Amino acid sequence: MTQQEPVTSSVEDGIALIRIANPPVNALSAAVRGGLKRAAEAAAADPAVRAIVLAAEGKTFIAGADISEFGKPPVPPSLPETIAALESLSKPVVAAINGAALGGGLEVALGCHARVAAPSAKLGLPEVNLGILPGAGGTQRLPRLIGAAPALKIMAEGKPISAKEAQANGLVDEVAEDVVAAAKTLALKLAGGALPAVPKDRTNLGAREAFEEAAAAILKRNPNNPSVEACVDAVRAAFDKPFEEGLAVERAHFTRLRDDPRSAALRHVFFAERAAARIPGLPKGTAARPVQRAAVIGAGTMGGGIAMCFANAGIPVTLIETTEENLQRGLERVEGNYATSVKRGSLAEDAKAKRMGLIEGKVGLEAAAGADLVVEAVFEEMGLKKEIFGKLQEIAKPGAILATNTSYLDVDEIAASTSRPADVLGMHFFSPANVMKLLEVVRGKETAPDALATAMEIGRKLAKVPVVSGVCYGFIGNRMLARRTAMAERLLLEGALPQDVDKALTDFGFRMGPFAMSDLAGIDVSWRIRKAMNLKTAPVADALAEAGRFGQKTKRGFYDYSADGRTGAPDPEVATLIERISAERGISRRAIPQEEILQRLLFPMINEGARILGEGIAARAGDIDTVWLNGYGWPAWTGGPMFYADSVGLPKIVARLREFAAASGDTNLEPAALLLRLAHEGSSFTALDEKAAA
Ligand code: T1G
Repeated sequence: MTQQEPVTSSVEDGIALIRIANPPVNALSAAVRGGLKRAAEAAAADPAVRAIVLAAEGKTFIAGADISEFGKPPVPPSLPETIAALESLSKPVVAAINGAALGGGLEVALGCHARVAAPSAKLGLPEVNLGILPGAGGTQRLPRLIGAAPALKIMAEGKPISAKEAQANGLVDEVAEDVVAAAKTLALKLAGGALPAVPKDRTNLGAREAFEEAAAAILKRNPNNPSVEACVDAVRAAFDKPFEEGLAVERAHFTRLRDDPRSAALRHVFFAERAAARIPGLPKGTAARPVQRAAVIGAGTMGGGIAMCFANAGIPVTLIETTEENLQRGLERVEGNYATSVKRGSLAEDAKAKRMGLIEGKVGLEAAAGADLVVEAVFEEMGLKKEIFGKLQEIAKPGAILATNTSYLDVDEIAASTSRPADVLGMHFFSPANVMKLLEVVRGKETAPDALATAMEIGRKLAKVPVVSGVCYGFIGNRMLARRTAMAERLLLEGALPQDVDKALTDFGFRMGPFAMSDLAGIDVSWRIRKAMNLKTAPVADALAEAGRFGQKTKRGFYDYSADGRTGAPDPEVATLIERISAERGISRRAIPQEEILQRLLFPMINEGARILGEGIAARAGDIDTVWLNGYGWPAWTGGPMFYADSVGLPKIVARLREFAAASGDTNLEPAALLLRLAHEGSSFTALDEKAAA
């Protein structure tokens, strides 16, 4: 197969039409940059050319720099050079923005003399999501085109704006269905006149006070974010320095941030999330089954949240309960959640009505008959689940997917309770289901390939990040979490207090530590489960629950919430209770350094992750990272547990785990076989994934 030229050019009626075709998203690879620069030079030299239109093939205009080229030796021409070549032409260049113009893609458009965008186009500078800042003039040109404060908002938030918004703020000159035709007309109109390039002076920056005010608010909302800080500094340079010097400020920040390990981690996150969509062993071209209607069994907090996910995506859903009373309570909770969104201004009243209109409440399993996908979300009780799936085999349409939202239970055992195990899989949502992005799709041993493909596709339609997991107790996320939970309790008995354990994790970047989280979720929930299973694994949590300290809802748990009901203060009573339990068990308490706390919380999880990978429960280390980043608040700039493990160094983790195992006698803490092998070979989880992908 011969590689098609990614940039082609043709001249007609005095216009050079330069087209970029670099699927899938027209990223600005070295070949594209080279092609663009040559096409610009050719158009400049051709006397038949009066004006130039820059257009792109496919759904996207340009998705920005080619992220896979980061960290490799740079190949000329650089993007700033390429853009300078376009901007300095004495003939007008008009960008025909057919789809997303992101990052370097928008910066290319800013180097043109005018911009026409399709109504569906999105324009943005998402670089902060990759731990960098716009590096090809975006921080200098955008403020000079639309004003410093609005430009800062776009780059600091990293969220694209619509064509309509872009027209309103002056980023695009025109919105048109046929962007190429409109761009041609505009280009010819501009030919011969003075070219309307982005002004290089301060004319359009707006008031400095307005910028400083916006900057202060943005910095406050994004504490300790080096990318956002760099955006502010670079845009400020537009006020203080001439254009070229502003570019130099931007460049310096860009190279520094690009080479920072945090940016490498965020690039890993970008590719890992996308790789998770590829399912090993799924026959090529496996088509998803059509899903026109869904049903959710169980209108509790979880079931209601899942029903909201379908309604939010425009998919009609039947919410099923056993009694009218339970159903009404469930529907009221859903309505209440939407009402809160309306009150906060994030949902319009008519949108709320539309979504509620998509949710139909019914009593009795028979109501699942019309659904193409049934999600069971009842209590975590195997007997009950089997009974429901046994009935569903008769009720559900032939070919309907039968999904269980179980967090722990054996999906194969559930599947075996039906005559159609090929239709059965797990769809494990995370609480609150309408908010959390993670969806673990659990593949049973009998699950049909097209059933799996359907769950993954629906997951994406619900705006989730779906990750495939094999069957095991707790799947990927909760199985690893259990290691952390057990260790957190042990740390309390050995000398730490809840605030010490939580601080180790919040300093690392988690929003919340395990004890603050328990207080929020309710200590009684897991206490009841432990009691039912006769488990004695969490003596401190059990003692708190027995004392009626259930967490925030009783104003007391691991912390004291008596101040305002939500802010937890360390409680001396809890310290006394923990010390008493340590003493009863003959454990002499000691001060545990924060670094040790962190390692003892994270390394056993990584070890469990290695087991999960070794057993084939997860297909890639990157899938495990994706689970933790989207379902458990793992800080993105460390890349997720397995990427973080590579950055710590696997031999160090092996050595520490051996020490933890020896000190505690807990064989679970012995390093996993895969971890040992990779450490021994001097390899890494990243290298393992790369080898598997090749
Ligand atoms: N570079 C390389 N590959 C990219 C890419 C990029 N910029 N964008 C997407 N891909 C790959 C992606 O990995 C996937 O590959 C396939 O394209 C489809 O993507 C100097 C430095 C454009 C909205 O951050 O937001 O410019 O998995 O599944 O849902 O200042 O892709 O199929 O092998 O996401 O239709 C800034 C990133 C770069 C935009 C399309 N730009 N891309 O979404 O498809 S930094 C971005 C997106 C920069 C300059 C700086 C989305 C999309 P595979 P997809 P999609």
